Amino acid sequence: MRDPRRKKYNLRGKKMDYTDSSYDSVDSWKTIILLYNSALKEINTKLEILNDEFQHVHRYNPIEHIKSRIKTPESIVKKLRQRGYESTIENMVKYVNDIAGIRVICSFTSDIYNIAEMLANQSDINVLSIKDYISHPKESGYKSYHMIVTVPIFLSDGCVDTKVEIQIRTVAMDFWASLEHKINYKFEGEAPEHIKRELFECAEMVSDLDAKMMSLNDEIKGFAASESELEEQIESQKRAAERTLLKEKLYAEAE
Ligand code: 0O2
Repeated sequence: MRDPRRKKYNLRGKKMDYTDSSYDSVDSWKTIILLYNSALKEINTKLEILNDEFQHVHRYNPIEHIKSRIKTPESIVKKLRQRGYESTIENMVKYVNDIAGIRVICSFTSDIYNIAEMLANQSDINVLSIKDYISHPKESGYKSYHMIVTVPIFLSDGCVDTKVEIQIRTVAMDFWASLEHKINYKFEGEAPEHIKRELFECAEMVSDLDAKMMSLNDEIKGFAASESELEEQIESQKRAAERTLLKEKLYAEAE
């Protein structure tokens, strides 16, 4: 027999309706966390496939590593409060975009844009918003590429488009952001001016480092390409020489 509580989730049809205020909070919370966890799995798999394909086709991995997390209930409530919303499940789903968050750490800045474009082009991904803090860094110096997307999650009796925040950044940007986050946490957002200034200087160093690493990588790629072209030329000359030798041998035998 069908569990009568399921009706409360309102999952029938194309989209989930979060506006039903009659549902049981605990059950709804569990269902919602299940959805967000599933969405993280979906995006994670998509990223792993792209990385594997890149390795197969281009012989290199654009993704260094992936981290994912579900926001804690305390952080969700804090965010809602800061924005003046009541702590309800409906508000959380509507106004907190990063309940499911995934962080993609790439080697080079160009990889960030490639990954973002490849994800956005997938037919089941719906991009809700993009914040490019790489071309427009935050005042603090923070750099990262943020996308809020939805991905369809198919449950036993319906499909729910579920939101995920994807943060894509380089190893160096991630190093900076982790330290800055720790410092801000320690000083509760009120770090002394000289620390803020030094962090900003570090952010500039991170940008320089990323730019230098990328141009070095481009140079190496160019070198590798010309090396493989050279190898190909040598191989084809070798094959041509072998053919000529074979022909000469056949003529000699025929005479
Ligand atoms: P936590 O603990 O990392 O989850 P929106 O999500 O679009 O409704 P919001 O939250 O202003 O609005 O979005 P934004 O600016 O894209 O930032 C979201 C997340 O980016 C933050 O989540 C941080 O993870 C990260 N972030 C943004 N600015 C900074 C920054 O200056 N320094 C560092 N280290 N990280 C930053 P949370 O919820 O603030 O925190």
